[in-house]
Amino acid sequence: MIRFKFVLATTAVLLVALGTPALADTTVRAHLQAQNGSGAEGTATLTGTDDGRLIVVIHARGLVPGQPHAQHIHGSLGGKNFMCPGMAADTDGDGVLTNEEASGEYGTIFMSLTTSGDAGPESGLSLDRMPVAESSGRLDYRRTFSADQVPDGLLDQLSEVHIVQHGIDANDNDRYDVAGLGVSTFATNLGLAGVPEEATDPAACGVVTGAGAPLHPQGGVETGSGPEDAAVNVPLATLGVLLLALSATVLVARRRISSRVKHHS
Ligand SMILES: [Cu+2]
Repeated sequence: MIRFKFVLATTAVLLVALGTPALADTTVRAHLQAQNGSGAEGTATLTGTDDGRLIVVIHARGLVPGQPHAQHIHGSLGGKNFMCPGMAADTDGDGVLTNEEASGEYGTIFMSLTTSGDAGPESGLSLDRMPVAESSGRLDYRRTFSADQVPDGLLDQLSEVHIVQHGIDANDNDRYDVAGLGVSTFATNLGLAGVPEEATDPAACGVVTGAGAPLHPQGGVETGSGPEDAAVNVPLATLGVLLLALSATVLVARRRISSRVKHHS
């Protein structure tokens, strides 16, 4: 009877394990590559947590030292695939890719990766809340956005977005100035006067690659083996061990019962 209770308890543990959905964070990464010959490069890591937060980590170098760099998550929730534009998008052929020329391929701004406060598209050019590159041109950024700061649907489409950092130094004097490329028409159109074009032109862009399993699977199986695959496999491995333990327990219980029956006969 004691053994039977033990089997029952093991079964209960197993059922609890089965009934608990395997919640897993989703992490995607992007390799940031230079645009406009800025020489900038870096990595961006986006982690959507199971409770709806978004953790963004960016490590970049080669940016304009001591200057703020507007940075955004770009893309579309409509399923259209946007990407990092090449110089072919430089439609006026002046050798500089502007936001206006790039936006056809960038898509809209989902989030502004600010250092504090609002993170919506309307903060896109809030340079006073954008991270500043060190004197070496390095920029290290980390922020956890609360669930209410993350636009609806973004975490489901993390594998389809890209990251853009803005701010170049066309006349190589280590600062943004209108002597470089004049006043930003992009900023002017948003109602901001006197912002140098250098401050708004794209410096680096990276498309998310190696995306793991989506937070809420939408059909289709991701192939490849990344750390995300390993994370997903852990509950399955645990389940296997539990099943093995359960069958072993049942076997042992049966043998003891049958041996007792033999002794008594
Ligand atoms: Cu942008």
